[in-house]
Amino acid sequence: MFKLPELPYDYNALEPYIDEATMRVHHLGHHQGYTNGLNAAIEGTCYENMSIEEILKKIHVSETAIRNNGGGYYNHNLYWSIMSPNGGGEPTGSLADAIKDAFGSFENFKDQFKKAGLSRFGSGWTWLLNRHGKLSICTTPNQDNPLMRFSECIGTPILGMDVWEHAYYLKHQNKRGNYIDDFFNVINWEEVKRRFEESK
Ligand code: MN3
Repeated sequence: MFKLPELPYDYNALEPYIDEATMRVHHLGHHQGYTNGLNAAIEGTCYENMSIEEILKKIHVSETAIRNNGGGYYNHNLYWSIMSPNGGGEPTGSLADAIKDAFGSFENFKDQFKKAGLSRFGSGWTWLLNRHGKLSICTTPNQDNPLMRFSECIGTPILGMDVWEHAYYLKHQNKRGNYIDDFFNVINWEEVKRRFEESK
């Protein structure tokens, strides 16, 4: 059985960038829902004793309940972990070098990441991912994820930004760009770097 992970900070810790009401309904409502849906969908199947990463890598495109709820479970685990009340600023060390290699500069990366987030029509995610040591940006619809073999982009996600309206609507209403600007103030670059190192 998968469990809803506890947040590594208080619900109001990301204020003023991400508000407490959004964090509560996002974690206790949406993420709990994906967790319950995943557990129900894998019960009695070959996926029952696998890790969430294994499940996402193995599923077929037509396994909709596991695709949506398993993706939602994993994506939100990642999302909480790559934010922090002490976040923001710029990455350092190996990750800073890899971003410079791939995008020319951190500012270019930031521009491209924001544009990608704005360009995803409807609900989905924006990713920074590592594929064979090369970083790239992509977006996926719904709760799809670059670990899924049928995903629009394949690789190991090291940074994920939720661009579903439920991630920002209470505070930012329809202004997704303002949410993205605020998101950059809470990115936990140390955790993104750890995930980058682990993905090598
Ligand atoms: Mn969400």
